[in-house]
Amino acid sequence: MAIAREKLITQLEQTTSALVKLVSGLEDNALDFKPETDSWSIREILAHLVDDEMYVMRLRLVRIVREDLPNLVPHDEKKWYLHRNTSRDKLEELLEDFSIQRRASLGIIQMMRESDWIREGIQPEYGQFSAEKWLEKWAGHDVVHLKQINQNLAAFQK
Ligand code: NI
Repeated sequence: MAIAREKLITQLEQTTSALVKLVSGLEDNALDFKPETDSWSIREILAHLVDDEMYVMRLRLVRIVREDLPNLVPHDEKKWYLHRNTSRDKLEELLEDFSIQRRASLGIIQMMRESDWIREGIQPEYGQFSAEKWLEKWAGHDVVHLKQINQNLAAFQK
């Protein structure tokens, strides 16, 4: 179990540099390109990663560690999208913010004890799950969006 966890943590550590490598130097037309009218642009994906890191991913982990079986509220992405704060939407700001937020998350993750990893929370969509399971979802979420950025770039370059 611990080896799998180490692997997931390493994965989380590598996401910032993977993002930098993928999007550095992109012009606005590439950043704002949408493969489909209802899909997210790369800029929006980056903003989603920053906001999720602060308000969903780390927040849920912290609540699982600090509260007894917390009720975790589902995250409404449509609502987030409609009301999202676009005040730090420049590429450098998004990358810097992600880097800072990810480091803050890793700071907490690296301090977790065995007794913390088995603590649980409840979320209506996923049911009851442990901090360890949440780490798995977190790393998987990074993978999904890195892939999505790659797909956007490929569609833009066509
Ligand atoms: Ni997402």
